[in-house]
Amino acid sequence: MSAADDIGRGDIGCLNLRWSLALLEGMVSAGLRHLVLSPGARSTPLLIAAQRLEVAGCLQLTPILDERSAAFFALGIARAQLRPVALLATSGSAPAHWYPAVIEAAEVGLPLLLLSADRPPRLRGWGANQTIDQTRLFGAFVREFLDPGLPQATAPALKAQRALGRRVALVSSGQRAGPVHLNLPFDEPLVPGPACTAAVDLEGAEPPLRSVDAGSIAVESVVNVAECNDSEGNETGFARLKTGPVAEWSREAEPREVEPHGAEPMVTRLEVELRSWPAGRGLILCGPGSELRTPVSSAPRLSLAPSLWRCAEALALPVLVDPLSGLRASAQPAIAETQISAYDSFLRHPKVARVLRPDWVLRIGRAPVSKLLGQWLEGVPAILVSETGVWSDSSHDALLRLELPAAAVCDALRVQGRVKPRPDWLARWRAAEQETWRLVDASLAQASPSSGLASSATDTSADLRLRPSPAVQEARIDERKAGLLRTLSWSEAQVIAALRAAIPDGEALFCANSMPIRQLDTWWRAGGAQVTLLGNRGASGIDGYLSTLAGIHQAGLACWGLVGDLSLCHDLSGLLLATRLDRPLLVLNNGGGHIFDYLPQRGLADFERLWQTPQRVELSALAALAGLRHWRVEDAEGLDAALSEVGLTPGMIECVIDPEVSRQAHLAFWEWIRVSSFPGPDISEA
Ligand SMILES: Cc1ncc(C[n+]2csc(CCOP(=O)(O)OP(=O)(O)O)c2C)c(N)n1
Repeated sequence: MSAADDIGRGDIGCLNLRWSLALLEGMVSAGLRHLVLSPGARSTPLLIAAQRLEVAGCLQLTPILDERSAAFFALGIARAQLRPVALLATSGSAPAHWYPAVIEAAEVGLPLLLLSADRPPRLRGWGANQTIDQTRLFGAFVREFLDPGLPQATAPALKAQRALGRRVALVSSGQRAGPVHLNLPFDEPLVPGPACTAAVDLEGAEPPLRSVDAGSIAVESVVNVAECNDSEGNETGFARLKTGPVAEWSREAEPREVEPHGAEPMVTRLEVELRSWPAGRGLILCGPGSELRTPVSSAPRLSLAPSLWRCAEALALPVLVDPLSGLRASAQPAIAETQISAYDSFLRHPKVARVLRPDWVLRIGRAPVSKLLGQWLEGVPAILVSETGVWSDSSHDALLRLELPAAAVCDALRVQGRVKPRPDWLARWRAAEQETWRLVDASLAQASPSSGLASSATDTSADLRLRPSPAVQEARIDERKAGLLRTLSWSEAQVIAALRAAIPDGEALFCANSMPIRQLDTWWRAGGAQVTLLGNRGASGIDGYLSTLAGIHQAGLACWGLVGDLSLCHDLSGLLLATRLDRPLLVLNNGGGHIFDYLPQRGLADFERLWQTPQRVELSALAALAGLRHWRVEDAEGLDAALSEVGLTPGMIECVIDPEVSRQAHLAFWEWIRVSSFPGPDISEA
């Protein structure tokens, strides 16, 4: 029976289902594999269709009550897998709760398909129940908004609906990846009648549409829906998916190495463009999102790393790697020569900051977490590279903008010969990098409780091997050092060092905004651990933390957590998803929002009540609510013990941090950097 027959029989419910199946089949044929739904009546046709596709092995469904949490959960899956994830909600205020996650997805370019069910257009504006104007609800935060109207029974209309599904999945994961909103009105009845024969029709699907653009994450995520079934026509994949990680089921889970840019014409074109490259000493800055791939991302997006490191090595260029650049991990010695991660510390040294100032900067990815770095680079001519068209130039210093894959630019720069290698320039950066990490290591070792020096700062100058410049008073250094040792005995530095040691290679850490991401920037040294560092840095919100973490886990990536106490409390409905976590969550509990302690607001009237807003919540009670074991630790030894007890299982480790001690530790560390002599090659003489 056809859709026209549905009308003939008056079975609008059946037509609704056919319409919904066509849409979702189109999406599945273009790479959709996961739909996150929140309960409601108006979305029933789409939900029944999704349910049928789940039975056919093509789609996995996750119900999440709170739409805000559902959207961050979907964002987490999309972030880890780099493939479209759909959200489904009923009419009224429900889809509005997606908003913060939609903003984040729009800012960082992650593929969310927003399916809001709606009442028929004739009811809009007439006071009908649960009926609001949902058109263009997300304004400029979606790549496309489409409203195909009420289901229609004609074959061309159903074909168009299937095409619409493919289109939005491809647009959401294309070169300008991001959220796409479909508003989908349905008339009642919403449930099909008993005679309805509408069924999943994968065989009847059009041949897979391939959509190719310069940097699309969808280029090869387009699959034939026939892949949903194995050769015997049995269900595959998603039945197993419920218990196993992505790598077990996804044919595309293995990140494929794509040879960097055999695209000769592009390199040739770039050679011409690059003739206007500025002269002098340069550096490469890799901000958040420079390398988007994760161990479970399915799309074979071109990898930046091989081209980047080859270029940096050949041209002796320092590469500053933001914690969220995807480029802090690497154990290869050749990479270590050019990889710089301690800039937020050593650029606080006035002379180092002066000597290392470049003549140009090649900016890849988004603005760095380090505010200091951003300010230091102000006025330096910049070459912006973004294949997705993002402008990352808040200081307005762009000289040249290349809307091209960064890997292609690196390849072209390397072969073009305009940038002359200056080993002395790179050596200066390496010296600053190494000296900073030497100071960090020495201070952490000296401050560890087992050294017996945490409470006594006397007689340690030999061990610390401080080399004061002649201009600096010895007494002043000792005073700073004493303060540092006292304060560094337990603060975020120890937590991050312990985490770095505990997380196995191949796993991930999702870090919350506010101070945790800044602490990570300061204390997580590049190289070594092969850990994927992730964060929601698009809008730098403290919202949706637990929900996103649960989504990353759902995507099959073993992911640890690091979060402040307010961020945790902000996503209380995310606690309902915490049973899905499979790795420890570390909470930096400093009793409120202590980022403000570093800002001019500190000390304003009623500062604690109105800015810091401590919640006075027992985290052990939250852990119990979430079904997580709980440890409360107050020193490095306690943390080590908790980490070894929790191992690779879920649990909440509450790290109690005294905010004032932490602030003093950081101020003392920065001051210590400021007064150290940094005696590396050329720095002392320059
Ligand atoms: C959704 C959202 N609301 C408010 C803010 C403003 N904000 C930034 S940091 C912060 C405090 C976060 O506190 P916590 O997570 O405990 O981390 P801490 O600053 O103590 O390290 C707030 C409220 C924000 N970034 N995002």
